[in-house]
Amino acid sequence: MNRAARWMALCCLLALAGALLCGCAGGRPAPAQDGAESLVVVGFSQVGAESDWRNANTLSMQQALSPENGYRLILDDAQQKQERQITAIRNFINQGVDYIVLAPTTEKGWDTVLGEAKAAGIPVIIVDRMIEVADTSLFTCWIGSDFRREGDTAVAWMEEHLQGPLRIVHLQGNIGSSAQIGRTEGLDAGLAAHPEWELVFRGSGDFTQAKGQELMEALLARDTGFDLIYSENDNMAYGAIDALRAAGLAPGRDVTILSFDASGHALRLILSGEINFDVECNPLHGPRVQAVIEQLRRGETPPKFTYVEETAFDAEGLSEAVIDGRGY
Ligand code: GYE
Repeated sequence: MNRAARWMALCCLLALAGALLCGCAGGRPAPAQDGAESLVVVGFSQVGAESDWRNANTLSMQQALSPENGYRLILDDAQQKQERQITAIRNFINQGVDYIVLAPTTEKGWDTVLGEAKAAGIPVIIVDRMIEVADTSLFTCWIGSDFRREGDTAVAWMEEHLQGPLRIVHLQGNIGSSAQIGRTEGLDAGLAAHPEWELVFRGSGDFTQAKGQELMEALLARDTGFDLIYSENDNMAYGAIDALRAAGLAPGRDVTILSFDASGHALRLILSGEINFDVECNPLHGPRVQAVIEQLRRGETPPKFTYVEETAFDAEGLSEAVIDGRGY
């Protein structure tokens, strides 16, 4: 080996030793090729995939909390089971996520697990439905809808458009969820104020099309007379509409149909005359959650409670163009 070659060999050895030393020193790993290390990690415990509303909500979160926007979203679908949400939150805590977003199934039962998140120093943002906890410092803030007002909006439409006796079928959502509680309270207030309104059936269809259809089929088989269906979401209304059609009834004409969510398909059913009135519930919380996280990262304090703006639709003024412009 000549001098230059010996010198080269020594340099290579030194470089190799250096690389080995760094590798074993337990230092900060080199940033991953895709920059994953610098992403803000958000664990999102989602209720499930029970409705069009829910799917639009999940998509909105995925689009906003995307790697392009600087986030890694860990999505957990709880299949409408609170126990699964509690497990998901514990997993997020173990993984050391930066933020937890919870869309809660029901209002009660969160104190213990949110206490654990607080002890771990992880901010919790609640979206969509509300929670009821003894200590409100267990969550950072909440973003969602005023479900009681939604119920009142439906009742106001009934008062304005339907006179005289009314036999009402009430399809409820998940019992104990804010969406069910508020929309039911609205109808109950209407029933109390209108002795000429009669509740002929009330039951929970868990916000799903299949259960909405099942409930209506059972009711139709019993030959109970009714004039109106108050369905606490669109998917249960779709199921009810299928059951009515199969029984030879014209939904929207023989039976008045009121629903909640105002998803694209439901609005098209207003255009075809099968749904009479639909109260909007806005699922596009992704950008709102993103804005809250950005505020928190800047050290700011977001408002504790944010109610989103919502409207309602009947056939008047509704068109394909309006529906196409809505994004869900
Ligand atoms: O109305 C329903 C969904 O909590 C607002 O949950 C949400 C409700 C929505 O399954 O379709």
